[in-house]
Amino acid sequence: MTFAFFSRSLASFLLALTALPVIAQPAAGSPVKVEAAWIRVSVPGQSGTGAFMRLTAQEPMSLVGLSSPVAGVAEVHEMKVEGDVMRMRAIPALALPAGQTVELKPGGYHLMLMDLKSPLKADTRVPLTLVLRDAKGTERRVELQVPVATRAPGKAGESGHGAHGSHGAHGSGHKH
Ligand SMILES: [Cu+2]
Repeated sequence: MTFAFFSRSLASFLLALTALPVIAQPAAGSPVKVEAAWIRVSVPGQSGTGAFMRLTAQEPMSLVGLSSPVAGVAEVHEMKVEGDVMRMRAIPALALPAGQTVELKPGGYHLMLMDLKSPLKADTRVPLTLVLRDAKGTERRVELQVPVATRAPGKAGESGHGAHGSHGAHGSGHKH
């Protein structure tokens, strides 16, 4: 009797275990879709680096901040031409219209990690928290593990080595 009872509860326990990964899916609650995220490697002595990704919000949102344990300061930046010089500066918020993909990329909007605690090495991952604000003013956080790389991830395949030839402009209307 005891054994029968035991094995039945064990069976339901195992059932619960197999069901768990489905319940624990974090994607469902995320207010924004994050694609092709990467952080540029930094060398010893370099104090800051950029993080890049594509963001698509489900509803109107603003990206109002970010944080990472590897950086003392983290900001949302934009690039602006002032005279002949391309400068970057912090902006308080970046609008993410519903259903519209906003690209953070080198030479455009990007996330800036500054006051780095140590060099960021290729093929590691860095925790990054995005702070978003929805139309009602409620703050939503998205936790990411962003791969560190020397360049943007290729469209085909995961391999970071291989196609070293095609580096630089990545399609959409980049003017020099
Ligand atoms: Cu910057």
